[in-house]
Amino acid sequence: MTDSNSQDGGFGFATRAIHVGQDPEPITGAVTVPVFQTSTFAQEAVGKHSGYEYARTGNPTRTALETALASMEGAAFGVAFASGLAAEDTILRQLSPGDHIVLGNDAYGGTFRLISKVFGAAGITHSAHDFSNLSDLADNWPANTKIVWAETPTNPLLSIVDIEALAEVTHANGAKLVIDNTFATPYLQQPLSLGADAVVHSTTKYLGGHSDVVGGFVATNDGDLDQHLRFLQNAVGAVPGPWDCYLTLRGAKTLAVRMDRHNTNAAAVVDLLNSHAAVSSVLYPGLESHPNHDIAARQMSGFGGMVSFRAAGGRDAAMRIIEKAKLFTLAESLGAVESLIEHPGVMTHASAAGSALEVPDDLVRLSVGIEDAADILADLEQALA
Ligand code: P1T
Repeated sequence: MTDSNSQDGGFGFATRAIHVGQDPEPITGAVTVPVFQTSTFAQEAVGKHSGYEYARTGNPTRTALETALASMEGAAFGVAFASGLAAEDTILRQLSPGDHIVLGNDAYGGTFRLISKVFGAAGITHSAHDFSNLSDLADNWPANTKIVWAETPTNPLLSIVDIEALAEVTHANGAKLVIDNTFATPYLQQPLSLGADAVVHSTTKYLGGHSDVVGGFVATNDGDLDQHLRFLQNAVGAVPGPWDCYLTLRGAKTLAVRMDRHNTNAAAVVDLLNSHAAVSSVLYPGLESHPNHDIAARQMSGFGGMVSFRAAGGRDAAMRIIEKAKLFTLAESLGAVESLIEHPGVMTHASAAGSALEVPDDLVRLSVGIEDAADILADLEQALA
């Protein structure tokens, strides 16, 4: 059902986002995949059914979403979950006590909390590494590592990881590489084609794109992993409801046009911040001064809508800027049409305080939306003044 490759028809990304897995509904001809708001499906005879039995196990709206998103990631298989963290949890359930997770030294605070607190309590260890120095990681490879987990660009420091090189080190040591592609989206970066074993998304962000739904997704070309994830999706049950699948699919259809606009608006924001006295540094992979700009330019087709910066006046100045912003809404989350601003140290990354993943307290994170660039820039100007 989710083998999308056979349905790609050689189409381009935007076409696949709109059509793959989304044929008109066969009974009525409805052009949009309906919300199959049902918990169960009538069977013709015992064990004789349409392919759907019970909605935790499978639902046609969810199948459409899984098929479309898998196609967008260039994946053979895709499995949807109730949230990004539910997707992450399901991937990590492959591990057993004594196994080790190698994690980047910058990642979403909730991912760190899941790995350190939940899986840590179950006897699964982790260590945080600077993935910009892969020879150091290779020389000090932690015993029993089964999974290497990386975001790129990272949340919130916008660091870049060389996916191809990290896949090589990971596979040489017999582990699997998981890339969280939430910030880049499959429109800008396709980690499976660079050697990753699985891609995870918080579809709450760019894929959904409208701040109206929470969801998660895993894409892979590994049939065994797909089978295991599907088993757990049903056995554990962290599934998205049909309405959430519908909203996510509706959002995903316009990912390509939205990302083009996120890219250009973010570039304009970076120009403004880069020359502003209230800003001590700008963190954006599109900047030539970014330490891994060349890697980003090679593995991404655009640099995305996330921009972080450090306030020249320290923590208090960062707080003042955040409070003065008006068009930028003060809120957690990212990747939607409206611009958002937040303080990672106190908000999204509070759970990383005191760890190797702690973020600077003068850091401000922007999710640059797709409003008119002039309005976005005017709001930032007045907030920085
Ligand atoms: O929120 P949820 O859908 O469960 O996804 C978790 C998640 C996973 N990976 C990345 C890179 C993320 O950024 C997130 C969620 N992040 C935020 C809510 C945030 O504001 O950073």
